[in-house]
Formats: sequence, structure tokens, C-alpha cells
Amino acid sequence: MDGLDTLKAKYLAAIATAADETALEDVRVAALGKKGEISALMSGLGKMEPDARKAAGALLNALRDEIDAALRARKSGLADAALDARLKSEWLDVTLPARPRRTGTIHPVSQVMEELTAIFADMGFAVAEGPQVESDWYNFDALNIPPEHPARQEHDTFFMNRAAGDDRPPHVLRTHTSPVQIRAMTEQGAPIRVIAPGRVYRMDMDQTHTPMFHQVEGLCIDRDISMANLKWVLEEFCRAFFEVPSVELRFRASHFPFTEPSAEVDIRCSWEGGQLKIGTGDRWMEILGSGMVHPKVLKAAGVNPDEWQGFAFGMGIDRLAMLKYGIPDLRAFFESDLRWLRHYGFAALDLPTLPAGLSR
Ligand code: 2NM
Repeated sequence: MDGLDTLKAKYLAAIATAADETALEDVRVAALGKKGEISALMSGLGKMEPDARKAAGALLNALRDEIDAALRARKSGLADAALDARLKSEWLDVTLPARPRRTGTIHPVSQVMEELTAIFADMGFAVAEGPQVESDWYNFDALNIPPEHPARQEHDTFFMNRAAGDDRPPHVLRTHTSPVQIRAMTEQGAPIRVIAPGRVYRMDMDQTHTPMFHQVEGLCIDRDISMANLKWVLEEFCRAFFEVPSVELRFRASHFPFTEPSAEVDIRCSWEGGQLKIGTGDRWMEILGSGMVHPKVLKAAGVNPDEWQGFAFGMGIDRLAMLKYGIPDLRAFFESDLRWLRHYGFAALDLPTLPAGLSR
């Protein structure tokens, strides 16, 4: 049994240098397998004298246990190393975005519509919608605009075609969103508080006009609503929309067929170094039209003017967007130029809310 130390050294070295679990298994089979070297020595014990067998058996058992322990230790070391290698090669950053960022953007008009909806919702106004092709009754008659009014004439209004022989008055592309408010009053009655944002159409095309543009109108009817309520609502809107600490508004007497009295509203601003600042300054800029809804308009919408009264106002959304976001050319709004959209567009999913800040 003198060769046991050599045997032990040989197997311990083979175990230490086995490159992977397969090589290690080969070493185990060679040493401790049924036909392995140590197993063979153990089978030989039977032919020995009892005393010699006892001594040799104890030595062989110790050698087998030592080799077995070394095999197990090496095996768990190789398994750990294999797992480490796998984790390294199969590593995946699950926080990476699934797709490239910002494949599309929110148009400034949509952004401003979301902003003003959030502001007016906070003041209790619901959003109302209606058709873009309207009857002339909803677009004109109900709003106290008589047939001979210049706004009705061909040069302002888009008229839809009628079939030959059909001599009913033609439908029109709505020239303002007021018909939406007539429909809302007719359906819901008073009291009512709504805004109507949307597309409107007028036959006009130059530096500052496009045949389709966007308007928002507001309507608030209750038992004792006055111009004072109108002024507060408009100031609150302008302060929130332009994201400034305070604004000053000026009401100028004006005329609209659907309101009495009527007022055009200017906002204080400054124009310094080519930079427009809204809210304070030594200049005034017109931003909207407004007034107390005419009794004839309330009556047309089925609301009793002896019981109810209130204000209405209207302003251009495209112009609001140009003022707030410093966009110089109105016509670029509707050209679908991807470079323009990427430049002036807003990140999708960044919806404007009052608590988070409208435009961030
Ligand atoms: C404006 C100016 C003044 C207005 C009136 C109505 C309705 F339907 F209630 F009569 N809606 N909007 C209104 C009033 C619109 O735009 C410059």
C-alpha cells in the first residue's frame, strides 16, 4: 500500500485541474467508479490476511473519502463558475425602452386644447362637441345672425352642395363652435357650464388666416351670472394658461349679434428685444371676444331668459398656441412638415395637468 500517496497526489491534481464538470466526472469514474483504480484496490482486500486487510482497508477508506470530498468541492466550484459565466453572457437590461423614444409628437394645437380643457375643467366646465357640418339654423339663426348678415355671405362661409332640385337651405361648415353650445343648452337646459373646442371654417387665406382653424368657446348660464363672473373666469384662465403669477385684462365695448352687452378683451403685455411677455407691461393685445348671451339666443335654445342669464366667450386656439410657444407662422400648423412637428411638438404621454404644471 506504499503507492497510495502517489495515487492520492495524482487524483487530487487531476481534480484540481479538471476544466469542467464533464472532465471532473471522468476523474471520478477513473478513481471511484465500479472499475476504477481505488475500487480495484478495495476488491483486492479479500485476498489479504485479516490484520493486513484491516490496516489496508482503513487506509483505502480514508483515501476514498478524501478523493470523494475533493470531487464534491471541485464540482460545486465548477457549477458556481458555470452559472457566473452564464449570468454574464445572458445579462439583459430590463429597464431599456422597448422602442426608440419619441417616434411621434403631440401637435401644439392638441397640446393647447388639453391645457385649456384642464384649466376650465378645474373651474367646473365640461367639454361639449358637435358636428362640423351644421344646418344654417344652428350656425346662424339660433345665434341671432339674420339672413342678410355679412358673415353669412359667400365670401365667408363654406356652403355644402344640395342635390339638383333640392331647394332647402344648404348646410354649412360651421364658422364658429357656437352651434355646439346651442345644442348643449337645448339638450341639457340651464344651469350649464361648458366649453366647446374644435375646428371651424371660414373662406379666408393669408399670412394670419387659414380656411380651417381652431376655436374654443365657453358658456356659463345660471340664475345670477354677471360680467363680473366672466372677468374672473377669463383672468383665471389667462393666468393659468400663460403660466404667469398675474395678468391684467381690459374690456372694450364691442358688438356681436349673439351677446348683449358685448366686449372685446385685451391682455397686458410687453414687447422688448423681439420678445413678447404676457401679463404685465405697457402694451395691450386683443385675445378674445365675449359678452352676456342675448335673450333671443337663450330663447332659441329653449332656455327662459326671464329666469336664466350668463356669459359666453370665444377665442382662437391656434393663436393661443403661437403666443404661448413662440411659433411665428400660422400656415406651418397645417403643413404636416415632420421637421416642424419634431421642433414644436410635445412628448406623447406628457399630458398637461394643473398639479404637474401645464407645459413643464
Ligand atoms: C364669441 C364672442 C362672444 C359665444 C356665444 C355663444 C352662445 F352660443 F352661447 F351664444 N357661444 N359663444 C360668443 C360670444 C363667442 O367669440 C368671439
